Amino acid sequence: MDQTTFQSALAENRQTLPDGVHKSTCRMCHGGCGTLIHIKDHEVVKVEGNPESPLNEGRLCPMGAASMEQLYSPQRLKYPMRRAGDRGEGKWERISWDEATDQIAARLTEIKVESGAEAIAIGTGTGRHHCNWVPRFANALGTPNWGESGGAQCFFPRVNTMKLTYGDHMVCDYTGDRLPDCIMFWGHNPIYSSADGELGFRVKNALATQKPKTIVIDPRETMLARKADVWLQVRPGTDDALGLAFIHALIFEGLYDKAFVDEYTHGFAELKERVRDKTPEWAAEITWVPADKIREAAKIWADSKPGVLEFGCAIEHTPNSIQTVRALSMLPALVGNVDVPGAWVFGMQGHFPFPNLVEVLPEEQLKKRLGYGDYKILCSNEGSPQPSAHMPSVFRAMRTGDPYRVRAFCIFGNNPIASYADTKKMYETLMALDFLVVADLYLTPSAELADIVLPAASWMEVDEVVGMPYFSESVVLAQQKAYQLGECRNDEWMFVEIARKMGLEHGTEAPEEVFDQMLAKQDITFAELKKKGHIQIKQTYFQARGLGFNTPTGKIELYATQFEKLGLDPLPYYEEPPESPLSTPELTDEYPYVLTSGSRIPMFFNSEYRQLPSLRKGRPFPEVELHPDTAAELGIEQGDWVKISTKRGTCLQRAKLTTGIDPRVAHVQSHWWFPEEEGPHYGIWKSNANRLTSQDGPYDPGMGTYCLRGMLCNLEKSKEYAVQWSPPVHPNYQSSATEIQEFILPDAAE
Ligand SMILES: Nc1nc2c(c(=O)[nH]1)N[C@H]1C(S)=C(S)[C@@H](COP(=O)(O)OP(=O)(O)OC[C@H]3O[C@@H](n4cnc5c(=O)[nH]c(N)nc54)[C@H](O)[C@@H]3O)O[C@H]1N2
Ligand SMILES: Nc1nc2c(c(=O)[nH]1)N[C@H]1C(S)=C(S)[C@@H](COP(=O)(O)OP(=O)(O)OC[C@H]3O[C@@H](n4cnc5c(=O)[nH]c(N)nc54)[C@H](O)[C@@H]3O)O[C@H]1N2
Ligand code: SF4
Ligand SMILES: [Mo]
Repeated sequence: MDQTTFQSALAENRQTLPDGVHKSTCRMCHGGCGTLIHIKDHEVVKVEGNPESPLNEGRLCPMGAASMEQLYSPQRLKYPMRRAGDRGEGKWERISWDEATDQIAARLTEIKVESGAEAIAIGTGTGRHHCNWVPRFANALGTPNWGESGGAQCFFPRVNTMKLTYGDHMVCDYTGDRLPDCIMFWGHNPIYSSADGELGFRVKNALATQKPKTIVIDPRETMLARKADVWLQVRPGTDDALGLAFIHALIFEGLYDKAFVDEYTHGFAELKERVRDKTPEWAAEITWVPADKIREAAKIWADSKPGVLEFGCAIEHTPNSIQTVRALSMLPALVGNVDVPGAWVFGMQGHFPFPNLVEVLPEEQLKKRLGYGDYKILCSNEGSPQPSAHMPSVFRAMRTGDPYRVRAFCIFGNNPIASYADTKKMYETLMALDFLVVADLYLTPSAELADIVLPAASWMEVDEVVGMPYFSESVVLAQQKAYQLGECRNDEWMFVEIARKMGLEHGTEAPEEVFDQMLAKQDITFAELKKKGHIQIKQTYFQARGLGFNTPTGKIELYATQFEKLGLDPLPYYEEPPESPLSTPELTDEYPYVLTSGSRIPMFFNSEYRQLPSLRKGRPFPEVELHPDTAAELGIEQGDWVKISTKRGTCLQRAKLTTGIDPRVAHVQSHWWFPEEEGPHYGIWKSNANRLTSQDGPYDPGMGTYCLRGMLCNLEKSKEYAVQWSPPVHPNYQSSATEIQEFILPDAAE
């Protein structure tokens, strides 16, 4: 878009709050940082961290600092569009919102009448502002088939497992009178990944002030690993074995807290039997972590109390996700790090319940949920507080009609071709649909395949109640619409508009009404919250110790009775990843290296922000991390393009050589596409990590998780390159390069 067209698109439909400074909440990631939006002459002129916000105390990360670039990006979608050629041909015509929502309502009603509401799937990505509204819309529409690309893979294995083990979601306490004396970072790098778990700023504060002991379990030597008291360099995908050996060491070396275990846990004797032969020596063979290091870590964990376990999505990215989470989630209980200041404490989700309308989905529809009979912890109300469909099963139904044909897919904030496993299969899946709607900020490779594309609002253009239930000393913040670019609309408005036009019985209330329902328990209205910015809810301690845990036995269930009821093993076990040097040795001649993918970096949020210059400048290319010895053997030098191949496909990334990775392991960045390249594919085939992965299973028996970490690959120097890049320059954004440098420098390597 040229500059004049861009300026006139900005002027069109311009709506802003009055000149001045307005409180809001950054949502460039899962979110939560309080912000101040400065408006002058109807334009946003500055965004800064709100010093009064207890979560970030005035700070912003590089993505937050690039918020204005996102708001004013010339590549943003600014009006609804309808496909004007064949699907995926990249030809579009502009239409009005009325035409768009009329057509969507009519087509969805038609499909619902012809094939049942279950033939319509609703999709979203991870934790954006409207994530709770997606199941609300699906329930109102009567379809059980909604889901997100993280659903089975990310966070919910932890949330659901902790609920079934502890009775509720446990969070790390960095706000009590006592800060943790030990932090164990297991497959998690919150300094970069921030709000997936605690906010990175709080973790940094705790590290700086308390100087706790740290234990890091990671195949890569991250900044946290380099500074750790002990770093366990685990083979990707084998955290379950390491977890069992850790439990063994705590129990059989007499390190566990006997008094706490006797009083507050259920099933210790059974657990002890289960791990009797899972010695550190046994685990060393499997995980490549020396036995004495496992013992050393267990001793530090038991000796430095209170302590917290920060575990991340890396441990959820295998088909044994649930039992891995189960094993690790017992480590705080075994040493009594529960329900006291500076330990694991209860999250706050009960304080602002979202009306997700789960009760209006008829029982017979719920049973039609794809995955329902198979993955009970993901799909059933008994297994999950936010049950959803098993998306690989939904995609299979879209392609094959088995067990019934899913004909329509409405996506609100997801780039499935980039973020689900198997890029090629995802492309074929979307191409097989009768009707595809995509609401997004940009015309992504997935949006390019749609029948109708809807221009979504970015965070400064949205009113929302932001709850942070996954932090201790929780905060509820207002996000407020300060601006509107072009005809962009928030997803909440789209859901209500489509529901009204379809004549649905539920889900038609205006968003403001829903916000007030959410806040009712806190005795504040949304209008008041906007003025205040945020409210804080005091953390409670010693509650479960007094009243009992919210499980059938009233105790922390080391032996999970609810797992047993759902037909799952009540005790954790080890299972080798489906493709590995141990499970498929016959493949190691052709694919000799172990591959892991997706560790977060501070500049991008999953597949987002590669079009924002100040962020892209920090990471112009996708990078594969390799050990220098491995690279030397393969004739690869720093910065060379490397071809990474698996049984599924290949991708190209540039070599980043580091001694902080095992010579037998490679790590690729995930979610890459190149918005600067020609549409409709925008280079999605070249460098995306999911060209290497499979969505065909095996799956976790409770959660339906597939494997993203710990598979086999080959590496070779590539003659081709994926992209040659020079930073795009555009006058409509403020450079935030300085903030990025400040943020990155102290942490130099990730
Ligand atoms: N800046 C930024 N923040 C983000 C995101 C983003 O894209 N960018 N994404 C958000 C999302 S959706 C999520 S789920 C979180 C994820 O954030 P985290 O939970 O922190 O997960 P990752 O950064 O993917 O991986 C964490 C660490 O696990 C290591 N790792 C890789 N494989 C294995 C393994 O097999 N075992 C173990 N023990 N460790 C392994 C990696 O080397 C990495 O250092 O971040 C969220 N926050
Ligand atoms: N190989 C590999 N694959 C992975 C992972 C990995 O580690 N390795 N991680 C997995 C994990 S943990 C997750 S959670 C998923 C993440 O996957 P997703 O959360 O689906 O992430 P994206 O693919 O970035 O899709 C998000 C899209 O939503 C758009 N968007 C942003 N905000 C809004 C909004 O407010 N409204 C609307 N309508 N659109 C918006 C963005 O422009 C973007 O196109 O990826 C998974 N995929
Ligand atoms: S961590 Fe960064 S992107 Fe996330 S809410 Fe805070 S400033 Fe925004
Ligand atoms: Mo995620």
